Amino acid sequence: MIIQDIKVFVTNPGRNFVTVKVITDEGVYGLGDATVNGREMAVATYLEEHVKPCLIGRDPHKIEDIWQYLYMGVYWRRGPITMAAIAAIDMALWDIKGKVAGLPVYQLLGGKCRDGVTLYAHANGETIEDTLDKAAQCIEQGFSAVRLQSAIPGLSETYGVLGDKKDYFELQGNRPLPPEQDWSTSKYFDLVPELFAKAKERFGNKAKFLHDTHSRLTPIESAKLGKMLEPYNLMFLEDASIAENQENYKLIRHHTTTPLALGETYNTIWDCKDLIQNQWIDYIRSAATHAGGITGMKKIADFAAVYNVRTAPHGAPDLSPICFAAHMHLNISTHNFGIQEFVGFGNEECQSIFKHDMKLENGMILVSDAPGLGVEFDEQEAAKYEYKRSYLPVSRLEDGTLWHW
Ligand code: KDG
Ligand code: MG
Repeated sequence: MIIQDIKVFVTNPGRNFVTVKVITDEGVYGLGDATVNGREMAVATYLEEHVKPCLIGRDPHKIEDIWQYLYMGVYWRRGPITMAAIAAIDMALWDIKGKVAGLPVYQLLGGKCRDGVTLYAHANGETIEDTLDKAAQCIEQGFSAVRLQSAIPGLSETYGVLGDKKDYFELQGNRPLPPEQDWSTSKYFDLVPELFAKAKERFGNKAKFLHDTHSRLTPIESAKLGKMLEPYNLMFLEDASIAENQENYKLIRHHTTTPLALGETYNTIWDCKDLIQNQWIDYIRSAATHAGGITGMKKIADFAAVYNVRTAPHGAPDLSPICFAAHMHLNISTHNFGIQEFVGFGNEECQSIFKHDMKLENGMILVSDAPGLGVEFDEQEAAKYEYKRSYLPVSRLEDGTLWHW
């Protein structure tokens, strides 16, 4: 069997997705997700121009060798664009291997470690009451863990919470230039402890709660937030600070027992090696699309297991259902899996393009038993929704200083 062709599709059913199809000479094909939010065309070009010509004629079963060929074999290693391109090819090759074997990918990864994949849902509100009402709905639907985010009083916009009460991620669907949002740590600190105090008061131990700071704090501010939230027993506090300098988390860790999670923008094990081996974090949030596919994620998860760090893969809507399916196969077969972020299966248009039989039951996903990853991609549907340039917002402090993502 050889790789005969590779096709790259960019489609926008409400937001942009980059999908890769690896086609073999025996008619079997595999699918992968290469979406990098706001940089979609860069990865599509990388795949077309720098990956496809090098893979035609190769044996698609040599997954590890092809991964190393695209990673180790290339002078320019790592980075989000390279690693998303590798990821998409890698997912597609696992998909092909599963289809040829007649087995779902999780069987090739060692088989099930659990019955289903536990999820955390999102509750995003304009006010604390609004957020808690949304959390109540999630708990009623059967979710045992919910992420709480609420608009910050006194700021014109809060990332993830729109003034017109549209859903959180629509913010990222149609912004041809990066919008600008302001940030104030003191205003944020006035809100967040109250949000979790009221959640605890209203729900007690009915669910676990989580929170994402989107890296807006300095390490010492993160340490302070972690301490302020200790009474409310969060499952984890996510992306408290940027960790380009991984030692930032040494400082945070030494001040608080609130569990810490990060890694959704990480591309390889090297981005989180110190965080993991020093046990400065509790959950690693890397995603198959951004961290080198199933092969890249396995390397990170196995290393993390040695240090009691669990996986909690990123599950935002800028990861396509192909990535979500890849996560399900990893989550069900990875012993040190912790929890999966979940924001639904996408809008109707998205569901008409990406078809699968994953089932949501009581806050858990029941993984598909179809051979391969278990996702189909409707090329004709996808062609109806053209690429639209769209960006995430930029943050500035109230005096205009550019601030962290
Ligand atoms: O592309 C950025 C989004 O994926 C991100 O803002 C979502 O932080 C996020 C999360 O935890 O889902
Ligand atoms: Mg996040």
